[in-house]
Amino acid sequence: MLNRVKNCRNEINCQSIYNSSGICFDYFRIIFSCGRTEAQLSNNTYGITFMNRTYCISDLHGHHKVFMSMLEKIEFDPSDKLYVLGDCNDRGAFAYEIYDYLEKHRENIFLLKGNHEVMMRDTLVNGDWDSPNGRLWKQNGGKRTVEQFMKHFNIDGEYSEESQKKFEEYCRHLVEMINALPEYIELTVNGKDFVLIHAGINPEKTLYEQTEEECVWMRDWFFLNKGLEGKTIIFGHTPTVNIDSRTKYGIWNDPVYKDKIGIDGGLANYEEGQLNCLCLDDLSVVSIKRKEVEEG
Ligand SMILES: [Mn+2]
Repeated sequence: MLNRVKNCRNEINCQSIYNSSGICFDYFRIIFSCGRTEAQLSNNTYGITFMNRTYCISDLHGHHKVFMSMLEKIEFDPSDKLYVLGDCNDRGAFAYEIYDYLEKHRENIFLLKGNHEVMMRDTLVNGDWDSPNGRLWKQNGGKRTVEQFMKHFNIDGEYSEESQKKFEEYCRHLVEMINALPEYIELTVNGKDFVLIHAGINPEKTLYEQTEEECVWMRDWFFLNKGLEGKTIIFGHTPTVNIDSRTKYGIWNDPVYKDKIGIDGGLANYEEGQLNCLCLDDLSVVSIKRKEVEEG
């Protein structure tokens, strides 16, 4: 028998459920401490059934609220894994909150490098907005992202040496964090081999010969060509509606080679855009439209 507990946000809720049905309290504590809001429970020995699912999302671009709504909607639990295929910053207003959340959940949420992370790193390294990298990031919304970060270190917007120091420390931390991110991840789920990557591959090279730039910036040349033998490539970066307008912001399955799946629902690019979450266990998709969650 399955009991579903929703929005188990506090210990009082957990305790009362424990008392009335005898379900192990300690497991609720795990869920609670990981910030999960939902769990599926059963009457097995441990009082809980973990689902062990593997999910992919991409191109959050500062839309923290949509991200949180997605975790709730898929009932993300501590046994699940989530791969975020890059580009958490720029455009939307809450990149700081997204990176903060990801760093607090490193045990089962994994970030890959996107071109926006790379632009940010290359600008923060030398702090020069007039360098080619700085100008590129500026064009792509970098200035606003830095302003968002500064808000967290300048209380009431007042400058102080201490807050400036904290901000600079944070920037150095971001650079280190981005340098440590993988450009792609290979994994097998349910006997199917996947490659997760932000933008795509140079189709003339093997996976292991790809440069960072190719992994985070590829477009048509990748998705119009054959990918990798025996593997399905999951990618973001190019909104699926730009690959084929008939996707209507949902996922794009390569109709020719059937070896790649685009998941960027244009969350940050289009009023009608959405966040798509692909479950690798059964290739099911859950989507949330930006306008369902955010106003304006
Ligand atoms: Mn991108």
